[in-house]
Amino acid sequence: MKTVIRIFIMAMLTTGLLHAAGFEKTATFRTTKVVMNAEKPLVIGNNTLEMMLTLDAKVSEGASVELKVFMPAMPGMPAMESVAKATSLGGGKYRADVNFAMGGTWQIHILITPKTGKRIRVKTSVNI
Ligand SMILES: [Cu+2]
Repeated sequence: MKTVIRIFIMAMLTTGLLHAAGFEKTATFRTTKVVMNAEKPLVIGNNTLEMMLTLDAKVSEGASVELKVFMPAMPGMPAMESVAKATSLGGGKYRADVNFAMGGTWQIHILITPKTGKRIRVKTSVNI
């Protein structure tokens, strides 16, 4: 009986760890899909985002990926923008460090230049 309980607890912990991403969001445009995730919840300041990129349901390696985050001007505040170039981690994974200068809703444009084909823009947003 003890063993059964131990196995059950282990299974629970393992599932917990697999879903322990602090942040996850999927953004799509036509047949392009970007699954973004971060180990920690997003915060004001620097964040490391990982992106899994698929084009037409195929893993996209060797693309050039850029992340533009911006917030339009608000009363008493100018527009804010920061651009980060992502590094390829292989296997269709890319990583970028992004900076959110303040709390609020940030627009995100993921600019993808695949090895072949046209430049693609995938839009999404996050709340900080
Ligand atoms: Cu603002």
